[in-house]
Parts: sequence; structure tokens; C-alpha cells
Amino acid sequence: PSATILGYPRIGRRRELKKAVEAYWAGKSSAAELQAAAEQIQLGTAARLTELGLTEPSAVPGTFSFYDQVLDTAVALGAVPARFGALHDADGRLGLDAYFTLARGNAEQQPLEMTKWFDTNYHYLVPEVGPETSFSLSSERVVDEFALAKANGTVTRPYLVGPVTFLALSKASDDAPEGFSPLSRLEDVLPVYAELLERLAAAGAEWVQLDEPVLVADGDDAAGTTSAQLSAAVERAYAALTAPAVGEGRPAILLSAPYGGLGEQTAAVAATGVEAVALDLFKGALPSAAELAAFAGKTVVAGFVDGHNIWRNDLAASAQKLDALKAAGAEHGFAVAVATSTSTFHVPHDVEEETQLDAQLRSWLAFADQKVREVAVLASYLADPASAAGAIEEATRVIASRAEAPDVRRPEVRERTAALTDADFSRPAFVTRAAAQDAVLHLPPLPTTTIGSFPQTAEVRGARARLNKGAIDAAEYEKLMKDEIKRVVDLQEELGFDVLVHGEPERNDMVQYFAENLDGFDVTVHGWVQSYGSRCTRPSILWGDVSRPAPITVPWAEYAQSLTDKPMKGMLTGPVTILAWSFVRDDQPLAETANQVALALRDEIADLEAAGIKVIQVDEPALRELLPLRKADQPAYLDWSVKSFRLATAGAQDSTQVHTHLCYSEFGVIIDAIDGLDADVTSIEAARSRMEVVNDLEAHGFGRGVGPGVYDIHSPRVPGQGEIEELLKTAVEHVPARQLWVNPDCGLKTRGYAETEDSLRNLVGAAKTARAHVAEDG
Ligand code: THG
Ligand code: ZN
Repeated sequence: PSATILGYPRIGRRRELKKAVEAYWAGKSSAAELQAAAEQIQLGTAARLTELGLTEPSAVPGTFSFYDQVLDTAVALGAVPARFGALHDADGRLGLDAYFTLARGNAEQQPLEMTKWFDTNYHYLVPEVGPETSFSLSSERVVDEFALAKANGTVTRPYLVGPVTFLALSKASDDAPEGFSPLSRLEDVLPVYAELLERLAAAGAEWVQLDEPVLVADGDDAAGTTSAQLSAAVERAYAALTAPAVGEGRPAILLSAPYGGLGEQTAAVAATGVEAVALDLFKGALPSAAELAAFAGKTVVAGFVDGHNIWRNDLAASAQKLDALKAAGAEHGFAVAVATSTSTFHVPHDVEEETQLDAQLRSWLAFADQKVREVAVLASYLADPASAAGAIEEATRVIASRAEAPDVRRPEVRERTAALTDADFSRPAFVTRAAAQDAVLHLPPLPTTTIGSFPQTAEVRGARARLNKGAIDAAEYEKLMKDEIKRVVDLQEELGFDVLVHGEPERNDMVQYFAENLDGFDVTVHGWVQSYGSRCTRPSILWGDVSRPAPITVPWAEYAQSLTDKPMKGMLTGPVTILAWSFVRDDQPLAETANQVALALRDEIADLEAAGIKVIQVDEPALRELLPLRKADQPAYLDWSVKSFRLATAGAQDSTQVHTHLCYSEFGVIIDAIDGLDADVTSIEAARSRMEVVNDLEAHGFGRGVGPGVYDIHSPRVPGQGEIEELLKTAVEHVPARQLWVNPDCGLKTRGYAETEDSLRNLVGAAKTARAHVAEDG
């Protein structure tokens, strides 16, 4: 096809899939009802994409998933970790219940681990592969979905995670020997891929999409795969998969490489026998003339339309690049088609749903449906430039209106960032601060605290829903939130915590809450984007210069502090995380936008201090997420991201203790950056990795306060006091006791009160025991 997209949202325009899947999990609907809901979404998508302009055969991607595309591929290959025992049915198939068991775990087994999909806010399930993992075609759901669409009039292009990416993203299973690399099993997965391609061809598929995003990323140093190994794997995998002729045992293959440029892998990909390669030409550069020459005989699918952000495409600029690509194609003998740079499942369905947004703002945006039309316009430009003239002119006009719109650039905001000097990014030495903080806070050794949020009860969420519907007024809502804050404070007093939190009942989401209270942002009503499984977030839109019209968290913090003599933590979300979990303007460097957000937070910190708050936490759970996929790009990112955090916090008085919190344990890679944040206390996830992080901290010589999480909040399991004592024992062996804090892994928002109370009681008990040991040891 001359126009396509690499994938489409699968959660449904009104989150129909989320509702259907959760109803099935809750036992409120049958497998047949879930299947029917899924089919309706698939057929609705095919019809919608056709209507929007993807009319050619194989232009509509078959990217539906019940939970996750990596899990889909693992289940197709039969890659079940041995720890789950027998999940296959008598016919050697993995059905939907087996699929959900891998995703969600069961009474005996933890689910597959979840981790971030490249530099996005989407989480995939990590397959476990060892020397003994047996691969066999275990699910033909992708064939069934193809057949369903075909029977209803659309020839789709089935999607699979490609073999190189599948294995490179897998982790070695527990029983694998030290140093085992899942990629060493390439020869064993290829026959299963080949068999599946054969079935797809037999069902009538003309094209299949094999997604290989791992080719745009540099591996992590330690266990990662080298560039040469990846090239060799690409060569071997696609030699095997293209061995049959197209139509005689396989469909034509579109190898997609989203999320960046292929860089060093360009030659390896061009040398394969695949029929088409989709390049991310939004983030990645156009390959050089010499590199392009190697694509002779293929179709280059040009990803000019960004699938990962929501700004309207500069069609004139894209058309110009298409001209260059088309000329290179004519010279070197490759065809050109147009696509999005990545799947569009990172953006919401349709901006037309957001009728509450200002019409001009709406005109600047393109959600998934609008992106399909943009791709169609560029494809028609390719065939006949004049046919696209009207649409291109309109895009140019709208983009110009954005550049001129009043609140996009506000002099008072720009003057402030322009006037920043080095001094604005630094606090005095830690020893000085620590002495000032000790004098104010009088904390015991191994102080206890929580990360910030307490369980969001049905009453709290219900109150917010009623406020939004107008069923209660602001005063009534405030009273309900204050009642909840008092309950949370009283509970922490009773349990014996040293540094308290107010529990954040007033926040829907830790980013959206700030977006709703800062200038320069808007939020959506229907703009849900899948985060993992059935869980979604509604990223805010950061479109203009950012400033803080009024204090945001101060009244809540002040009220909470009035209820206790213990220090109450002020709770803020850091600039990098606010950017990472929003759709951010693309008309200036992220560093500039981050500094604007940082200054708004800096003012909030000053106001919190004035209100008597002595400990302030600025969360940066997404610091790792935005790390560029290419090593060469990482230092610049780490520089501006760390600086923006420091800008937000460096105005704090010496006696104000600044905390930060980071989720996700794989932070060995960014430990220098974490150190660079210069927070007085850093809490991090650690329980699931049995405190392994303390080795990193020790090796690094981390010198400030640190709270490696002592229990995993992602599960309702209550940790025993003895178990926590053991973890603290490990921790004090590696980190000086005077630096250690005792806290859970993460916020408690998704937990229930029953298990939370028991867990926190054990945490405080364990801290007291450990404290006594530390005192004895002197
Ligand atoms: N906020 C935002 N992004 C995030 C997180 C967040 N990305 C990473 C991580 N946290 C993802 N985790 C979750 C956890 C729970 C939910 C979503 C992402 C969740 N969502 C509700 C749902 O889908 O039912 C909807 C929440 C709502 O009503 O606002 O439970 O914390 N931005
Ligand atoms: Zn966390």
C-alpha cells in the first residue's frame, strides 16, 4: 500500500476493551462476550481506517491486542516460562486464560515482569527465555483476526513483534546459566515464525508487519547485545524468513523500525530480502544517498507523521522530504510509501471528541484518526502533488497560527528563563544543609516515611466524580478531602511514622493534577492512552509557556501540617516527569520547557516553606523513561533533565529537606544522574530485587539520604516484620545507617486500606528493631 500506519489504538474509542476485559476478569462476563467485544473493536477499527483513507489492501494494520503485543508474540511462539507449569491445553494451544495468567499471575506465580517500551509511557510484558524454553506455534489468534477482518471486507496487515526484537527484549529465565543470552535461541524461534507466516499466507494475507524497534536502540553496557550481534541476528533471521518466495509460503514482509533512526543497522536491514522497510523519519534522519542505494528493489515506507505525539504534521516540510526520497528512489530503484513513524497507540483516537477544547488549540492537534488523514494526504501528494495542495496549505496556515498565538510565547515567562544563572541551579554543600536540617527536624536514625499517596478509596473517587458532574460544590468537596487527609494523618500518627504525608486524595493523577493547575496546559476528556494491560492515562497537553497562576498544593499541605507536630512532606511532581507523561510542545527544546515548569515548581516550594512545610518531595519516577535510545544522545538529556530538577529545588532553604522518589529498579544506568539531582533524600524501588540496589549505591559511594523500598506495593501481599528486618540488615551492610530511610517501594494509591495498614505497621516495627541494633553497634 502507498499509505499506512504502523498501528492503531486498541483500547477502543470509549475504552470498550478495558471495560470488557475487566468485566471478564471480575467474572461478570463470559469468554464469548469478551471475544464478541474484541471482534467489534477490530471490525470497528478496520471500518474506521478504511473510511479515513486506508483503502488499499494491507493498509490497515492488524494491531489489536487483548493486553500487550509482546505477550501476543510470546504466546504465539509458545514461550511459557517453566515456572508456570503446564498452561497449554490438550491440543498444544495457549488460550485466553493462559494468556491472562502470564499477564496477571496466579496464586503461585508472579506475572511476567513489566517494563517500559522504548522511550514511551507504554509498558510491555517481558518474556522469559532460557536454554530449555520450547517454542511451538501455540496460538493462531493473529490468523483468526486476519480471517475475521477479511470475511468482513478488509484485507489487513497482521502484526508480530519481529524475532530479533522479541529475543532481545526477553530476559534470561531463572533457570538459565549465568551470562545466557535469549538471542542465542534465534534458530529455534525462526521455524515457528516461518510456520505462522505460512498460515497467514494460506489465510490470504498479502503482507505481514514484523516490528523490530530494538534496531534503533543502543544496548545497555552490561548484559546488552552488541551492535554487531544485532546485525548478525537481522541477517540470519530475515534470510530464513524470506527463503520461501512471496505467495509461496509467506506474505510479503514489512520490517518496521519505529522510535528512531536505524543508524548503524541501516546496512544490515537494507541487505535483507524483506520487501519493505518502515523507517522512522520523524525522529530519525533520512539515510544518506549511499545508504539509500542499498534499498534497491524494496519499498521504503517513510514515517514522516509522528505516531508518538499529537502535533499536526507540517505537511509542506514532509512533502519536501518526500520529494527528495522519491528522487532517490527513482535513481536507486526503490519504491516509496508513506506511514506514521510509530504505531499511533501512543495517542488518543480522535481530537474531534474533545469539543471542550479551544477550537484554535484543537486545530493544532492530530490524534490517531487525524494522523491517518495526514498519511493519506502525503500519499496522494506522492502520486499527484496538485491533489494535496489544499491540505498542505491548510496545515501550513494552522501551524503558523500556532507560532503567533498569544499564550504560546509569553515575554514574562521567557525573560525569567533567559535570566537564569548557574547560581540558580545549586544549593550549598550537603554537609551544611544536613546540619541545618538536623537542627530543625530532630529525626531518629532510620527515619520512617511513605512515598506520598495513600489508597484512593471509592468514596474519594466518587467525590471527585460528583464534583465534576456538579452534584456537589467546591466547599463540600474540600470538606470531604480534608476528612480523608485527617484520617491519613491520624493513621500515620498511630502507626508511629516520623515524616508524614497528607495522602494526596485531591489528585486524580500526579501529572494531570499539576497540568490542571498550571497555565500553558490543557487536559482532555476522552484522550485515554493505554499504559499497560487495561490501565490507561490521559496525558495532558503542554502547548504554551508555563506559569503558575496561584499556589497549587499549599492549602492542602498547610491543613495537613496543622494536624500534627511531626514534619509533613510537601508533595510535588518534578519537571521531567510532568514532561514525560504529557504531550509536550515540539516548537522549542525540551530543556526550555522543562525550565519553565521547574520555575513554577520553585515558586510552589517557596510558598510551601512560607506555610511552614520543612520537608518537600519532588518526584521524578520518569527520569529513566525519557533517556534517549542512542548513547550519543544521552549526555545532553541527562544534563538538561538533572538541571531542571535542580532549578526546581535549589531555591529551597538549607534547612528544608528536599526528597525525591524514583520508580523502577533498573537505575544503575542513571545513578550518576540521580546523584546529580542533589536531593537530600532519595527513595527508590528495591524490594522486588531484594535490595540489590544497595550494591550500586555502595559501589557509587552515594553520600546522601537514601530509602531503598522495603516492600513491593504492586501486590496486596503483606510483608512480615521479620522479612523487612532482614532487608534492613542487608541495607545497613552496604549503606551507612545514618543515611538510611525506611519506606515502601512506591505510592500506595492503588492499594486497599486493610493491607496497607498491616504492611505499614510491620514497616515501622522493623525500623524500630533495626534502630535498636544500629544503636548497639554504635
Ligand atoms: N501517571 C501517569 N503516567 C504513569 C503513571 C502515573 N506512567 C507510569 C505509571 N504511572 C503507569 N501506571 C499506571 C498505574 C495505574 C493506572 C494507570 C497507569 C490506572 N489508570 C486508571 C485506569 O486505567 O483505570 C485510570 C486513572 C484515572 O481515572 O485517572 O489505574 O501514575 N500519567
Ligand atoms: Zn514509585
